[in-house]
Amino acid sequence: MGLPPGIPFLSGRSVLRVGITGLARAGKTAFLTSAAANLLAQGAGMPALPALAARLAGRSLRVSIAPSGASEVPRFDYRAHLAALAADPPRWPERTGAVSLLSLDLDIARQGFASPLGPRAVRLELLDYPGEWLLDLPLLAQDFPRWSAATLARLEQPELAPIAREFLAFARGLPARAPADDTLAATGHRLYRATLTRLRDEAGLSFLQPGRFLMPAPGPEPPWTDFFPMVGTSGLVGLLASRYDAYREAVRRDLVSPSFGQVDRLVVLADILSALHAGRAAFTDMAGALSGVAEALSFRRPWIDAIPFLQWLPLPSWMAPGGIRRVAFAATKSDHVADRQRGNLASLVRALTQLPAPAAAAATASFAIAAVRCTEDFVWTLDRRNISAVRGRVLSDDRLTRSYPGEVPDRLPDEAFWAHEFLALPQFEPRRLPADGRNGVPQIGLDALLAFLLEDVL
Ligand SMILES: Nc1nc2c(ncn2[C@@H]2O[C@H](COP(=O)(O)OP(=O)(O)O)[C@@H](O)[C@H]2O)c(=O)[nH]1
Ligand SMILES: [Mg+2]
Repeated sequence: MGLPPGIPFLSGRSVLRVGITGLARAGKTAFLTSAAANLLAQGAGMPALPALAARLAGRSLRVSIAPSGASEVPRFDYRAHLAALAADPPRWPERTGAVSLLSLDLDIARQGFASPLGPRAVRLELLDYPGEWLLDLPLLAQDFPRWSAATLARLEQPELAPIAREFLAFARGLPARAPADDTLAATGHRLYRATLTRLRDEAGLSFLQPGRFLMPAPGPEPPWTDFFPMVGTSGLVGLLASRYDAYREAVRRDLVSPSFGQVDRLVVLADILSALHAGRAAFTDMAGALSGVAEALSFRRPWIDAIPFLQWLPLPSWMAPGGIRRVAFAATKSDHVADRQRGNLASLVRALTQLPAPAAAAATASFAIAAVRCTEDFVWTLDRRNISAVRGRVLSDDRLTRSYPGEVPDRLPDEAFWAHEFLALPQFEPRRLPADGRNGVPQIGLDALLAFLLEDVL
Protein backbone atom coordinates (compact mmCIF):
# COMPACT_ATOMS: atom_id res chain seq x y z
CA MET A 1 0.00 0.00 0.00
CA GLY A 2 2.94 2.33 0.48
CA LEU A 3 3.25 5.30 2.78
CA PRO A 4 0.38 7.76 2.92
CA PRO A 5 1.41 10.67 0.72
CA GLY A 6 1.36 14.28 1.71
CA ILE A 7 2.65 16.35 4.55
CA PRO A 8 1.52 15.45 8.08
CA PHE A 9 -0.59 18.16 9.58
CA LEU A 10 -1.44 19.06 13.18
CA SER A 11 -5.05 17.96 12.93
CA GLY A 12 -4.02 14.49 11.80
CA ARG A 13 -5.03 15.21 8.24
CA SER A 14 -2.36 14.81 5.63
CA VAL A 15 -2.16 17.92 3.49
CA LEU A 16 -1.97 17.62 -0.26
CA ARG A 17 -1.15 20.86 -1.94
CA VAL A 18 -2.11 21.11 -5.60
CA GLY A 19 -0.91 24.06 -7.67
CA ILE A 20 -3.39 24.97 -10.43
CA THR A 21 -1.46 27.08 -12.88
CA GLY A 22 -1.90 28.56 -16.35
CA LEU A 23 -1.80 31.97 -17.99
CA ALA A 24 -4.62 34.47 -17.53
CA ARG A 25 -7.84 33.22 -19.17
CA ALA A 26 -6.54 29.65 -19.33
CA GLY A 27 -9.44 28.55 -17.13
CA LYS A 28 -8.03 28.33 -13.58
CA THR A 29 -11.03 29.92 -11.84
CA ALA A 30 -13.44 27.72 -13.80
CA PHE A 31 -11.33 24.68 -12.90
CA LEU A 32 -11.19 25.36 -9.15
CA THR A 33 -14.88 26.25 -8.96
CA SER A 34 -15.97 23.17 -10.86
CA ALA A 35 -13.56 20.83 -9.06
CA ALA A 36 -14.86 22.00 -5.68
CA ALA A 37 -18.54 21.91 -6.69
CA ASN A 38 -18.20 18.44 -8.18
CA LEU A 39 -16.20 17.02 -5.26
CA LEU A 40 -18.80 18.41 -2.82
CA ALA A 41 -21.61 16.96 -4.95
CA GLN A 42 -19.87 13.58 -5.24
CA GLY A 43 -19.40 13.61 -1.47
CA ALA A 44 -23.14 14.22 -1.08
CA GLY A 45 -23.91 11.13 -3.14
CA MET A 46 -24.44 12.75 -6.56
CA PRO A 47 -22.88 11.08 -9.63
CA ALA A 48 -20.83 14.21 -10.45
CA LEU A 49 -17.40 12.66 -11.07
CA PRO A 50 -17.82 9.19 -12.63
CA ALA A 51 -14.10 8.40 -13.05
CA LEU A 52 -13.42 9.28 -9.43
CA ALA A 53 -16.43 7.24 -8.28
CA ALA A 54 -15.11 4.29 -10.27
CA ARG A 55 -11.87 4.41 -8.28
CA LEU A 56 -13.75 4.59 -5.02
CA ALA A 57 -15.63 1.43 -6.05
CA GLY A 58 -18.44 1.98 -3.59
CA ARG A 59 -16.34 3.26 -0.68
CA SER A 60 -17.69 6.36 0.98
CA LEU A 61 -16.32 9.85 0.40
CA ARG A 62 -17.12 12.88 2.54
CA VAL A 63 -16.16 16.35 1.37
CA SER A 64 -16.44 19.72 3.08
CA ILE A 65 -14.94 23.17 2.65
CA ALA A 66 -12.18 23.66 5.20
CA PRO A 67 -11.69 26.89 7.14
CA SER A 68 -8.93 28.99 5.63
CA GLY A 69 -6.99 29.01 8.91
CA ALA A 70 -3.96 31.21 9.27
CA SER A 71 -2.78 31.07 5.66
CA GLU A 72 -1.43 34.33 4.27
CA VAL A 73 -2.65 33.51 0.79
CA PRO A 74 -6.01 35.17 -0.01
CA ARG A 75 -8.93 32.77 0.01
CA PHE A 76 -10.41 31.60 -3.29
CA ASP A 77 -13.95 32.97 -3.31
CA TYR A 78 -15.65 29.69 -4.15
CA ARG A 79 -19.16 30.72 -3.16
CA ALA A 80 -19.17 33.89 -5.28
CA HIS A 81 -17.78 32.02 -8.31
CA LEU A 82 -20.30 29.19 -8.04
CA ALA A 83 -23.12 31.71 -7.51
CA ALA A 84 -22.16 33.35 -10.82
CA LEU A 85 -22.35 30.01 -12.67
CA ALA A 86 -25.66 29.19 -10.95
CA ALA A 87 -27.23 32.60 -11.67
CA ASP A 88 -30.08 33.08 -14.13
CA PRO A 89 -28.85 33.70 -16.75
CA PRO A 90 -25.55 32.01 -15.86
CA ARG A 91 -22.44 34.17 -15.78
CA TRP A 92 -18.76 33.33 -15.93
CA PRO A 93 -16.92 34.05 -12.69
CA GLU A 94 -15.28 37.47 -12.59
CA ARG A 95 -11.62 37.85 -13.43
CA THR A 96 -9.51 36.99 -10.41
CA GLY A 97 -6.33 38.47 -8.97
CA ALA A 98 -2.96 36.88 -8.71
CA VAL A 99 -3.09 34.06 -6.22
CA SER A 100 -5.61 32.38 -3.91
CA LEU A 101 -6.20 29.19 -1.98
CA LEU A 102 -9.17 26.87 -1.52
CA SER A 103 -9.05 24.06 1.04
CA LEU A 104 -11.31 21.01 1.04
CA ASP A 105 -11.41 18.27 3.66
CA LEU A 106 -11.81 14.78 2.22
CA ASP A 107 -12.60 11.70 4.28
CA ILE A 108 -12.12 8.61 2.17
CA ALA A 109 -13.08 5.16 3.43
CA ARG A 110 -10.20 2.72 3.13
CA GLN A 111 -10.13 -0.49 1.18
CA GLY A 112 -10.51 -4.07 2.45
CA PHE A 113 -8.33 -5.00 5.44
CA ALA A 114 -7.47 -1.35 6.09
CA SER A 115 -11.09 -0.30 6.48
CA PRO A 116 -11.16 -0.76 10.29
CA LEU A 117 -8.54 2.01 10.47
CA GLY A 118 -11.31 4.48 9.67
CA PRO A 119 -11.39 6.87 6.76
CA ARG A 120 -8.26 8.44 5.36
CA ALA A 121 -8.38 12.14 6.24
CA VAL A 122 -6.88 14.44 3.63
CA ARG A 123 -6.84 18.20 3.37
CA LEU A 124 -6.74 19.15 -0.27
CA GLU A 125 -5.29 22.62 -0.74
CA LEU A 126 -5.91 23.99 -4.22
CA LEU A 127 -3.61 26.92 -4.97
CA ASP A 128 -4.61 29.17 -7.87
CA TYR A 129 -1.11 30.15 -9.07
CA PRO A 130 -0.54 32.46 -12.06
CA GLY A 131 1.36 30.88 -14.93
CA GLU A 132 2.82 34.33 -15.60
CA TRP A 133 4.87 33.93 -12.42
CA LEU A 134 6.31 30.63 -13.57
CA LEU A 135 7.56 32.41 -16.68
CA ASP A 136 9.72 34.52 -14.37
CA LEU A 137 11.79 31.51 -13.33
CA PRO A 138 14.19 31.72 -16.29
CA LEU A 139 14.97 35.35 -15.32
CA LEU A 140 16.81 34.05 -12.27
CA ALA A 141 19.51 32.81 -14.60
CA GLN A 142 19.76 35.99 -16.72
CA ASP A 143 21.43 39.23 -15.73
CA PHE A 144 20.08 42.59 -16.88
CA PRO A 145 22.32 43.12 -19.92
CA ARG A 146 21.58 39.65 -21.29
CA TRP A 147 17.86 39.85 -20.62
CA SER A 148 17.68 43.34 -22.16
CA ALA A 149 19.60 42.41 -25.30
CA ALA A 150 17.46 39.30 -25.88
CA THR A 151 14.20 41.13 -25.20
CA LEU A 152 15.00 44.12 -27.43
CA ALA A 153 16.10 41.81 -30.25
CA ARG A 154 12.83 39.96 -30.00
CA LEU A 155 10.76 43.17 -30.05
CA GLU A 156 12.58 44.29 -33.17
CA GLN A 157 11.46 41.22 -35.13
CA PRO A 158 9.29 42.34 -38.05
CA GLU A 159 6.14 40.62 -36.72
CA LEU A 160 6.37 42.31 -33.33
CA ALA A 161 7.93 45.66 -34.21
CA PRO A 162 4.63 47.34 -35.20
CA ILE A 163 3.14 46.64 -31.77
CA ALA A 164 6.36 47.61 -29.98
CA ARG A 165 6.89 50.74 -32.11
CA GLU A 166 6.15 53.37 -29.49
CA PHE A 167 8.32 51.71 -26.86
CA LEU A 168 11.18 51.07 -29.32
CA ALA A 169 11.09 54.69 -30.49
CA PHE A 170 11.36 55.84 -26.89
CA ALA A 171 14.21 53.43 -26.09
CA ARG A 172 16.15 54.33 -29.24
CA GLY A 173 15.66 58.02 -28.58
CA LEU A 174 17.31 57.91 -25.16
CA PRO A 175 20.70 59.64 -25.08
CA ALA A 176 23.72 57.40 -24.49
CA ARG A 177 24.35 59.32 -21.26
CA ALA A 178 20.78 59.34 -19.98
CA PRO A 179 20.81 60.08 -16.24
CA ALA A 180 19.35 57.82 -13.55
CA ASP A 181 16.05 59.65 -13.69
CA ASP A 182 12.82 58.37 -12.12
CA THR A 183 10.51 60.00 -14.64
CA LEU A 184 12.40 58.49 -17.59
CA ALA A 185 12.28 55.10 -15.91
CA ALA A 186 8.55 55.43 -15.24
CA THR A 187 7.77 56.50 -18.81
CA GLY A 188 9.78 53.68 -20.35
CA HIS A 189 8.19 51.22 -17.97
CA ARG A 190 4.69 52.36 -18.86
CA LEU A 191 5.39 52.00 -22.59
CA TYR A 192 7.04 48.62 -22.16
CA ARG A 193 4.20 47.30 -20.05
CA ALA A 194 1.61 48.52 -22.55
CA THR A 195 3.58 46.72 -25.25
CA LEU A 196 3.52 43.45 -23.29
CA THR A 197 -0.22 43.79 -22.79
CA ARG A 198 -0.79 44.34 -26.52
CA LEU A 199 1.51 41.46 -27.45
CA ARG A 200 -0.68 39.28 -25.27
CA ASP A 201 -4.07 40.64 -26.31
CA GLU A 202 -3.48 41.40 -29.98
CA ALA A 203 -0.73 38.99 -31.04
CA GLY A 204 -1.83 36.23 -28.63
CA LEU A 205 1.70 35.74 -27.30
CA SER A 206 2.38 33.93 -24.04
CA PHE A 207 6.11 33.99 -23.39
CA LEU A 208 6.17 37.54 -22.04
CA GLN A 209 8.53 38.66 -19.29
CA PRO A 210 8.56 39.84 -16.59
CA GLY A 211 5.37 37.93 -15.83
CA ARG A 212 4.50 40.11 -12.85
CA PHE A 213 4.09 43.09 -15.19
CA LEU A 214 1.06 41.32 -16.64
CA MET A 215 -0.05 39.66 -13.41
CA PRO A 216 1.03 41.82 -10.47
CA ALA A 217 1.29 40.43 -6.95
CA PRO A 218 -1.46 41.57 -4.57
CA GLY A 219 -0.93 44.84 -2.71
CA PRO A 220 0.66 48.12 -3.76
CA GLU A 221 3.36 47.98 -6.40
CA PRO A 222 6.87 48.47 -5.05
CA PRO A 223 8.78 51.40 -6.65
CA TRP A 224 11.41 49.07 -8.10
CA THR A 225 8.89 47.62 -10.59
CA ASP A 226 9.57 50.65 -12.81
CA PHE A 227 12.10 49.20 -15.24
CA PHE A 228 12.30 48.11 -18.87
CA PRO A 229 14.88 46.42 -21.09
CA MET A 230 17.73 48.76 -22.06
CA VAL A 231 21.34 48.30 -23.10
CA GLY A 232 24.29 50.61 -22.60
CA THR A 233 26.30 52.05 -19.76
CA SER A 234 24.32 55.17 -18.84
CA GLY A 235 23.20 56.12 -15.35
CA LEU A 236 19.66 55.21 -16.41
CA VAL A 237 20.74 51.68 -17.38
CA GLY A 238 22.39 51.35 -13.97
CA LEU A 239 19.13 52.34 -12.27
CA LEU A 240 17.10 49.91 -14.39
CA ALA A 241 19.55 47.10 -13.70
CA SER A 242 19.31 47.61 -9.94
CA ARG A 243 15.52 47.49 -10.16
CA TYR A 244 15.67 44.35 -12.30
CA ASP A 245 17.80 42.73 -9.60
CA ALA A 246 15.31 43.77 -6.91
CA TYR A 247 12.58 42.19 -9.01
CA ARG A 248 14.51 38.93 -9.27
CA GLU A 249 15.05 39.01 -5.52
CA ALA A 250 11.26 39.19 -5.07
CA VAL A 251 10.79 36.25 -7.45
CA ARG A 252 13.30 34.28 -5.43
CA ARG A 253 11.58 35.20 -2.15
CA ASP A 254 8.20 34.02 -3.47
CA LEU A 255 9.77 30.76 -4.57
CA VAL A 256 10.92 29.94 -1.07
CA SER A 257 7.95 31.44 0.76
CA PRO A 258 6.07 28.82 2.77
CA SER A 259 2.80 30.15 1.32
CA PHE A 260 3.73 29.01 -2.16
CA GLY A 261 6.11 26.22 -1.26
CA GLN A 262 5.31 22.58 -0.67
CA VAL A 263 3.25 22.10 -3.78
CA ASP A 264 3.39 18.37 -4.34
CA ARG A 265 1.18 18.04 -7.35
CA LEU A 266 0.48 20.35 -10.19
CA VAL A 267 -2.16 21.00 -12.82
CA VAL A 268 -0.91 23.02 -15.81
CA LEU A 269 -3.80 24.45 -17.84
CA ALA A 270 -3.51 25.89 -21.35
CA ASP A 271 -6.09 27.26 -23.77
CA ILE A 272 -4.61 25.44 -26.74
CA LEU A 273 -7.67 25.81 -28.97
CA SER A 274 -7.43 29.61 -28.80
CA ALA A 275 -3.71 29.40 -29.58
CA LEU A 276 -4.50 27.32 -32.68
CA HIS A 277 -6.81 30.11 -33.78
CA ALA A 278 -4.29 32.86 -32.99
CA GLY A 279 -1.96 31.43 -35.63
CA ARG A 280 1.46 29.92 -36.01
CA ALA A 281 3.50 32.59 -34.19
CA ALA A 282 1.17 32.66 -31.18
CA PHE A 283 0.97 28.89 -31.10
CA THR A 284 4.72 28.41 -31.27
CA ASP A 285 5.14 30.97 -28.54
CA MET A 286 2.60 29.23 -26.32
CA ALA A 287 4.22 25.88 -26.98
CA GLY A 288 7.55 27.40 -25.91
CA ALA A 289 6.02 28.78 -22.73
CA LEU A 290 4.38 25.46 -21.94
CA SER A 291 7.45 23.36 -22.45
CA GLY A 292 9.48 26.02 -20.62
CA VAL A 293 7.20 25.63 -17.61
CA ALA A 294 7.21 21.85 -17.93
CA GLU A 295 10.98 21.91 -18.02
CA ALA A 296 11.38 24.37 -15.16
CA LEU A 297 9.18 22.10 -13.06
CA SER A 298 10.60 18.82 -14.18
CA PHE A 299 12.56 16.89 -11.64
CA ARG A 300 15.85 17.18 -13.31
CA ARG A 301 15.28 20.90 -13.51
CA PRO A 302 17.54 21.02 -16.56
CA TRP A 303 17.96 24.77 -16.65
CA ILE A 304 18.74 24.90 -12.96
CA ASP A 305 21.19 22.05 -13.11
CA ALA A 306 22.83 23.63 -16.12
CA ILE A 307 23.66 26.77 -14.21
CA PRO A 308 26.02 26.21 -11.30
CA PHE A 309 25.03 29.47 -9.62
CA LEU A 310 21.39 28.41 -9.32
CA GLN A 311 22.21 25.23 -7.52
CA TRP A 312 23.06 27.34 -4.49
CA LEU A 313 19.64 28.88 -4.34
CA PRO A 314 17.47 27.81 -1.43
CA LEU A 315 14.86 26.18 -3.65
CA PRO A 316 11.51 25.32 -2.15
CA SER A 317 10.71 21.67 -1.65
CA TRP A 318 8.51 21.54 -4.72
CA MET A 319 11.38 22.66 -6.90
CA ALA A 320 13.65 20.07 -5.38
CA PRO A 321 14.13 16.74 -7.12
CA GLY A 322 11.19 14.55 -6.26
CA GLY A 323 9.24 17.55 -4.95
CA ILE A 324 6.35 17.30 -7.32
CA ARG A 325 4.89 13.82 -7.47
CA ARG A 326 2.18 14.25 -10.05
CA VAL A 327 1.71 16.65 -12.93
CA ALA A 328 -1.43 16.86 -15.05
CA PHE A 329 -1.19 18.89 -18.26
CA ALA A 330 -4.59 19.84 -19.64
CA ALA A 331 -6.00 21.68 -22.63
CA THR A 332 -9.05 23.58 -21.34
CA LYS A 333 -12.39 24.53 -22.94
CA SER A 334 -12.47 21.27 -24.89
CA ASP A 335 -16.27 21.54 -25.06
CA HIS A 336 -15.59 23.76 -28.09
CA VAL A 337 -14.87 20.64 -30.13
CA ALA A 338 -16.61 17.30 -30.51
CA ASP A 339 -15.54 14.10 -28.83
CA ARG A 340 -13.32 12.76 -31.62
CA GLN A 341 -11.36 16.02 -31.67
CA ARG A 342 -10.92 15.97 -27.91
CA GLY A 343 -8.85 12.81 -28.30
CA ASN A 344 -6.61 14.69 -30.74
CA LEU A 345 -6.40 17.62 -28.36
CA ALA A 346 -5.16 15.41 -25.53
CA SER A 347 -2.53 13.91 -27.87
CA LEU A 348 -1.44 17.40 -28.88
CA VAL A 349 -0.97 18.37 -25.22
CA ARG A 350 1.14 15.26 -24.75
CA ALA A 351 3.31 16.20 -27.73
CA LEU A 352 3.78 19.73 -26.40
CA THR A 353 4.85 18.66 -22.93
CA GLN A 354 7.13 15.72 -23.73
CA LEU A 355 9.85 15.83 -21.13
CA PRO A 356 13.13 13.98 -20.98
CA ALA A 357 12.61 10.95 -18.76
CA PRO A 358 12.89 12.46 -15.29
CA ALA A 359 15.48 11.10 -12.89
CA ALA A 360 12.97 10.68 -10.12
CA ALA A 361 9.88 9.69 -11.99
CA ALA A 362 6.92 12.00 -11.56
CA ALA A 363 3.64 10.64 -12.75
CA THR A 364 2.54 12.87 -15.61
CA ALA A 365 -0.56 12.66 -17.76
CA SER A 366 -2.27 14.76 -20.44
CA PHE A 367 -5.93 15.64 -20.68
CA ALA A 368 -8.41 17.62 -22.75
CA ILE A 369 -10.97 18.97 -20.31
CA ALA A 370 -13.90 21.32 -19.98
CA ALA A 371 -14.31 22.34 -16.36
CA VAL A 372 -17.63 23.95 -17.24
CA ARG A 373 -19.19 22.15 -20.17
CA CYS A 374 -21.36 24.56 -22.17
CA THR A 375 -22.10 22.59 -25.33
CA GLU A 376 -23.35 19.29 -26.67
CA ASP A 377 -21.90 17.31 -29.57
CA PHE A 378 -23.94 17.01 -32.74
CA VAL A 379 -23.47 15.99 -36.36
CA TRP A 380 -23.62 18.97 -38.70
CA THR A 381 -24.33 18.26 -42.35
CA LEU A 382 -22.44 20.83 -44.40
CA ASP A 383 -22.17 20.51 -48.19
CA ARG A 384 -23.53 16.97 -47.81
CA ARG A 385 -20.64 16.11 -45.54
CA ASN A 386 -21.15 15.06 -41.96
CA ILE A 387 -19.03 17.02 -39.52
CA SER A 388 -18.68 16.37 -35.78
CA ALA A 389 -19.53 19.76 -34.34
CA VAL A 390 -20.87 21.22 -31.10
CA ARG A 391 -23.73 23.56 -30.26
CA GLY A 392 -24.56 25.75 -27.31
CA ARG A 393 -25.85 29.17 -26.38
CA VAL A 394 -23.48 32.07 -26.78
CA LEU A 395 -23.61 34.90 -24.25
CA SER A 396 -26.65 37.17 -24.64
CA ASP A 397 -28.24 35.18 -27.46
CA ASP A 398 -31.12 32.77 -26.88
CA ARG A 399 -30.69 30.63 -29.97
CA LEU A 400 -28.42 27.61 -30.21
CA THR A 401 -25.19 28.40 -32.04
CA ARG A 402 -23.37 25.69 -33.96
CA SER A 403 -19.61 25.63 -34.03
CA TYR A 404 -16.87 23.73 -35.79
CA PRO A 405 -13.55 25.58 -35.47
CA GLY A 406 -11.64 23.07 -37.60
CA GLU A 407 -9.77 19.79 -37.30
CA VAL A 408 -7.57 19.62 -34.19
CA PRO A 409 -4.13 18.19 -34.99
CA ASP A 410 -3.07 15.24 -32.84
CA ARG A 411 0.61 16.22 -33.01
CA LEU A 412 2.60 19.41 -33.57
CA PRO A 413 0.83 21.18 -36.45
CA ASP A 414 2.58 21.06 -39.83
CA GLU A 415 2.51 23.41 -42.83
CA ALA A 416 -0.72 21.85 -44.11
CA PHE A 417 -2.46 22.70 -40.87
CA TRP A 418 -1.52 26.39 -40.98
CA ALA A 419 -2.72 26.63 -44.58
CA HIS A 420 -6.32 26.51 -43.31
CA GLU A 421 -7.87 28.85 -40.82
CA PHE A 422 -8.77 27.50 -37.39
CA LEU A 423 -11.81 29.53 -36.38
CA ALA A 424 -12.23 31.65 -33.28
CA LEU A 425 -14.04 30.07 -30.35
CA PRO A 426 -17.46 31.60 -29.68
CA GLN A 427 -17.97 32.58 -26.05
CA PHE A 428 -20.52 30.05 -24.91
CA GLU A 429 -22.74 30.61 -21.92
CA PRO A 430 -22.58 28.04 -19.12
CA ARG A 431 -25.63 25.79 -18.96
CA ARG A 432 -28.26 26.50 -16.34
CA LEU A 433 -27.41 24.80 -13.07
CA PRO A 434 -30.24 23.25 -11.11
CA ALA A 435 -30.16 23.37 -7.29
CA ASP A 436 -27.68 26.29 -7.19
CA GLY A 437 -24.93 23.95 -8.31
CA ARG A 438 -25.33 21.55 -5.40
CA ASN A 439 -25.58 18.67 -7.90
CA GLY A 440 -22.27 19.67 -9.42
CA VAL A 441 -21.28 21.35 -12.67
CA PRO A 442 -21.33 19.56 -16.07
CA GLN A 443 -17.75 18.78 -17.04
CA ILE A 444 -15.63 16.82 -19.48
CA GLY A 445 -12.51 15.00 -18.37
CA LEU A 446 -12.25 16.83 -15.05
CA ASP A 447 -13.25 13.60 -13.32
CA ALA A 448 -10.46 11.65 -15.01
CA LEU A 449 -7.96 14.38 -14.20
CA LEU A 450 -8.93 14.43 -10.51
CA ALA A 451 -8.86 10.63 -10.37
CA PHE A 452 -5.29 10.74 -11.72
CA LEU A 453 -4.22 13.51 -9.38
CA LEU A 454 -5.61 11.76 -6.31
CA GLU A 455 -4.97 8.20 -7.49
CA ASP A 456 -2.71 7.34 -4.56
CA VAL A 457 -5.12 8.57 -1.89
CA LEU A 458 -8.30 7.15 -3.39
N1 LIG B 1 -16.68 26.81 -23.07
C1 LIG B 1 -15.89 26.90 -22.00
N2 LIG B 1 -15.31 28.09 -21.69
C2 LIG B 1 -14.52 28.14 -20.59
C3 LIG B 1 -14.25 27.01 -19.78
N3 LIG B 1 -13.42 27.39 -18.78
C4 LIG B 1 -13.17 28.71 -18.96
N4 LIG B 1 -13.85 29.18 -20.06
C5 LIG B 1 -13.82 30.56 -20.62
O1 LIG B 1 -12.56 31.14 -20.34
C6 LIG B 1 -12.71 32.33 -19.57
C7 LIG B 1 -11.56 32.45 -18.58
O2 LIG B 1 -11.65 31.44 -17.60
P1 LIG B 1 -11.08 31.67 -16.12
O3 LIG B 1 -11.39 30.43 -15.36
O4 LIG B 1 -11.59 32.95 -15.55
O5 LIG B 1 -9.53 31.76 -16.42
P2 LIG B 1 -8.32 32.17 -15.42
O6 LIG B 1 -7.93 33.56 -15.78
O7 LIG B 1 -7.22 31.20 -15.73
O8 LIG B 1 -8.81 32.03 -14.02
C8 LIG B 1 -14.08 32.17 -18.92
O9 LIG B 1 -14.64 33.42 -18.59
C9 LIG B 1 -14.87 31.46 -20.00
O10 LIG B 1 -15.31 32.37 -20.98
C10 LIG B 1 -14.87 25.75 -20.15
O11 LIG B 1 -14.71 24.70 -19.52
N5 LIG B 1 -15.67 25.77 -21.27
MG1 LIG C 1 -8.78 33.31 -12.42
